[in-house]
Formats: sequence, structure tokens, C-alpha cells
Amino acid sequence: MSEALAGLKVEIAAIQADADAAAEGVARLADLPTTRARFLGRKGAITALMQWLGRLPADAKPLAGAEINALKAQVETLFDSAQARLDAAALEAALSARRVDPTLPGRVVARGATHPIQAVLDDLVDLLGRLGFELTEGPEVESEQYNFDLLNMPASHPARDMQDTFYLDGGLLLRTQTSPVQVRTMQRQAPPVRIIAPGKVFRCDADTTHSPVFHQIEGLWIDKDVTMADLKGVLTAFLRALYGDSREVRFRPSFFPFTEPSVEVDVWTGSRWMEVLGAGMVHPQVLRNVGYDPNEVQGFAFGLGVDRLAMIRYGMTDIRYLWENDQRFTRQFRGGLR
Ligand code: 2U9
Repeated sequence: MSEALAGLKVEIAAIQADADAAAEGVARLADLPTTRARFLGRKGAITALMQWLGRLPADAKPLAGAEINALKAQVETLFDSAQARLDAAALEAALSARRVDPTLPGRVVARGATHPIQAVLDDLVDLLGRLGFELTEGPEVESEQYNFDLLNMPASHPARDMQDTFYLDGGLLLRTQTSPVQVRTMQRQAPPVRIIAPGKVFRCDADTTHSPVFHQIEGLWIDKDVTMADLKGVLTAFLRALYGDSREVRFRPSFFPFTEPSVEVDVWTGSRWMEVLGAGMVHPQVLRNVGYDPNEVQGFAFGLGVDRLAMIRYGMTDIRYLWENDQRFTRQFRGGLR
């Protein structure tokens, strides 16, 4: 063995011992890369060994190269396991810092309840669905055109009074009824049309029985031969499903600009008649306004106030309970009170 090769072996043994101690001694993950680079980096001790190769006779070079490579592989393994040791320690530290105590009592999460208006709305949509009416929806911000003009309520009509309607900038307003939804639907599609439009409506009015925001559900059925007899039949079936099978129902003449003839419908409570909805045969002018021919098609529309129905159903005396979100009130409806 040449002197140079013997010297190389001494040097390899020294680096090996040095690397063992260094890898063992690294205490923090962050220090590992610099320590590793002292041996394996571009200016590290093992890289520097390569200059020994130049000083060796040609026949010793393969053996020396193999020795250096073996050292390199060993030191790499050394630092890989140091890395694994430090990774595991870091994970252990992170886990024990956020230790979970499974014996602690659970947090009580307050459970919500379906709002009485929503409960009534769900029932109505379901019931009218079974009577063949399809759910439709539309915007709460409307134009005077859709909320009034097309429904046969000209500019002079009292319903357009500033006191009743919330006007917005740019000729817009908050819809005072859901009827514009039916107008838009009829403009879009040819008859037959058999739809309901539930949703929020807005009127500038507030006391114990009036809220500036309330809910309506309106229905519309247009076809070639839908008559006043259908109006009476469908609405009687609807009200009996809602209030009881043998409930007496009364139709009284009334007036709405968008229906002719118009009726108001009462149910017998046992002691008095209670008004529950309005309806009528859709006015021929309204049909013309949406591009329908009143000589070809006709039909009926109806509307009812959902909040009022909820108050009747649950025996409420003040509409404001519906908006206060007082849990002493709302939690009474948990589990679907009837
Ligand atoms: C079109 C044509 C006609 C909807 C109708 C009523 C009668 C009615 C009130 C009930 C209580 C409003 O919430 S309330 O104050 N509504 O009495 N609504 S007929 O008539 C229409 C709708 C759309 C195209």
C-alpha cells in the first residue's frame, strides 16, 4: 500500500469519527443542514478528499475512489437517520403541546329550530305542489312596470302611494306583492302555467298586526278552460287540507285591480268567519299585458299572507314576536310545533 493511500485511510477514519459525533450532537432540526454541509457540501470534508485522488499513483486510484464513495454513503445514511430522529422529536413536541383531554365534558351547542314562518311556508309549498302547482321565484327589488303597471295598477292607483311602497333610486322599488314573479313567468313561457310564488314582500306599515316585511304565497293557473268553478274547487280543497276536512269555506265578492271577478275567502272558526285569502279570475288586461290572448286562455290567481297564517296557527297576538329572534320564543318551535 502506498504512503498516500495509507494517509487517505487515516483521514477517512478521522472524518468518519468526526461525522459520527457531529450527527449525534445535532440537537435542533434547524442546525442539521449546516452540519451536514460540513461533510457533504460542496466545500465539505468529503468533497475535499477528492484532491487526494490526484496525488495517488494510477493503480491506487480505483481503490481510493471506492473508499471515499463508501465513506460518503455512510455519512449520508448517518445524517438521514439524524434527520429522521429530529423529525420524530419535532412531531412529538408538537403533539404533546396540543394534547387532547378526552375526559373533558363536551361543549353544549345550541340547536336551532325551524322558524314558524318557514314551517308554514314549507307546508304550503308542499300542499300546493300536490295540487299541481310548480314553485317559482323572482327578485325582491322590482320596477314599477312589473310591480304595478303590468298588473293593471296605473300611476294614479292608491296602492302606489308613497306611504305603502318603499321606493329605491333609479325607478326601482321593493316589491309589494309576489305577483311580478308570475308576470315574468308568463312573459317567458306559453300557457298552460300552473305556478306558485312564495317570498318576502315589503310595505311601509308597522303595528301589532303589520310588519314592513312579510311573506306571501301567490298562485296562478292559466289554461284554455280554467274557470271560476276551478277556482272554487282548488281553493276549497287547499283550505280543507290546511284547516281540516269538513271546514266550511265561504267566497265573498271583492275587488282587486288584477282580477275580475275577485273574491275574498273565509273559513268558519266555530264562532265567526275568518278571512284567509284573496283570489279572482285574472283580468283580461293583465293577460294581454304579458302577450296572452284572453280569447284563447284564462285562469285564476290567489294570494295569502303567510305571517298571518302562522299567527293564526300558533295563536300569536303580536307579529313582532316573529322578528325578534328571542330564543324563549323560537325554541318553542323546535321539533315542529303545530
Ligand atoms: C297575476 C295576476 C293576478 C294575486 C292575488 C290576491 C288576490 C290577494 C292578498 C292576500 C293577503 C295579499 O298578503 S296579502 O295582503 N292577495 O288577495 N292576490 S289575487 O293575483 C294575481 C297575481 C299575479 C299575474
